[in-house]
Amino acid sequence: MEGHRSRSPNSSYHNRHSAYKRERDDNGKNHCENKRFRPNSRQHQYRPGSPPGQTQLSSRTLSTRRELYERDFPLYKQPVEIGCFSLDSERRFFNDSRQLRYYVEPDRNPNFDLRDGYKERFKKRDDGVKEKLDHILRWIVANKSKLNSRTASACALDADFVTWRGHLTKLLTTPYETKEGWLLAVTRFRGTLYMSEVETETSRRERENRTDRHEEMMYWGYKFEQYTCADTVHSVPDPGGVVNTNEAFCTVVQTRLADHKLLFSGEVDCRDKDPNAPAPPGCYVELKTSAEICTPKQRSNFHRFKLLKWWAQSFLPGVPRVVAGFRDHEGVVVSMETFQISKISHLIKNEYNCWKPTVCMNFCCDFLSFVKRVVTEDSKSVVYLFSWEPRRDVTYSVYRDSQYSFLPDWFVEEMSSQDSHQS
Ligand code: 0WD
Ligand code: CA
Repeated sequence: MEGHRSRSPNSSYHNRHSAYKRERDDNGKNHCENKRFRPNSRQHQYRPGSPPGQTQLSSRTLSTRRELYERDFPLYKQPVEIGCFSLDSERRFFNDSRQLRYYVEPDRNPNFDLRDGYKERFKKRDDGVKEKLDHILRWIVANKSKLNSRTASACALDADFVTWRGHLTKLLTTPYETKEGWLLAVTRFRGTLYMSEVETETSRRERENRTDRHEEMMYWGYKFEQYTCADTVHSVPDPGGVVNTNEAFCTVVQTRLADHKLLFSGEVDCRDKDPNAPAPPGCYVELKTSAEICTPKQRSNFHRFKLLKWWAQSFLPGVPRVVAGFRDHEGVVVSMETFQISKISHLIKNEYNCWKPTVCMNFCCDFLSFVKRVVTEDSKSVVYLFSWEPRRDVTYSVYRDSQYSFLPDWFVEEMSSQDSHQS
């Protein structure tokens, strides 16, 4: 994995460089309590490089400007898989790898028809159902006896942050994102910060108003998985079966970004079927489809936008390669290409003013530090809602017993019960 041996980042403080001090009017509504912190003129400001202890009190916003994050690559420990889980065709949770599939390499020019089965053999997950962190929390409860506690006395998790990989991907790409903002709800519970996405109004509107063409194109990615994945080591893909997007295999990994201990889960498409392949996550393969590249402009856009997202998503859990199927406008896969995650940063070096992995990782690191500073009240029902829109700073507001609370009672009770004590 690249960047491992680089120095840990200095925790320089960027607040005084923030271009925007104005808080955006996010669309929080119907909340019981909303303590919104407004940045004010008496805000303390610190120079980059002042001792960390002195940079704690001031900022109520965080800048996302790229140039503030161009420093050495932060320490990012090799992610370790500490478990996995599966969701079946009805979205039921299993504490095992039953949904893990095996990658079967297709021809170089496979001619897969990604439209096949869209009308007749497609069961789509209801994406109006918000599952929040529930599956991860279920995994934690099922494995709590295996999870080390931070101290002998408390039944705390050995993690500063628990979240989905996808949420971290959004943080990594934030300094380069120009279209979609995000909302992240954070609750501190027994010392651990749980971070769960809240759908923005814009994204809800887009979801509810997708065109038929867009709906169908969303199917193409799953259909590609069906053409390239087998259910067992010795079987072959079955393109005649049903595509059911309820089914998922998720890895649970532990790692550290500078001084942030992370525990997160991400969906994994398949693994290398060679029994001598590296241990997970080293054997995992991410599958993607993308429009075929015909012009230099298209190639440049692919490098600037798509490879950023692909890199961020797979770098986080330590998935080493992405297998891409390039398709035409009719949804026919015309060529295949494998991208090694560790080589993507070299591929993009010729693009003028392109994205940089170090900016992504340093922003994420500073955001997590910001969250640690801000989210001080340890309570299952208090949510600090972090909000970001392109060309703005990150801001936050606090909600008590609101619609944003996301830790389920069953989780809180399990984690509070006597038998969760570990030594
Ligand atoms: O309800 C929600 N808003 C969320 C659901 C937010 C975050 C995650 N999830 C669920 C997903 O349904 C999935 O089971 O968590 C699991 C994946 O989490 P992740 O790995 O952290 O998510 P991400 O990295 O964004 O996506 C990984 C894959 C996607 O692959 P591509 O190649 O398209 O990036 O998970 C799938 C998808 O295959 N996926 C989804 N599948 C169905 N519905 C969804 C979704 N809303 N989001 C991601
Ligand atoms: Ca995929």
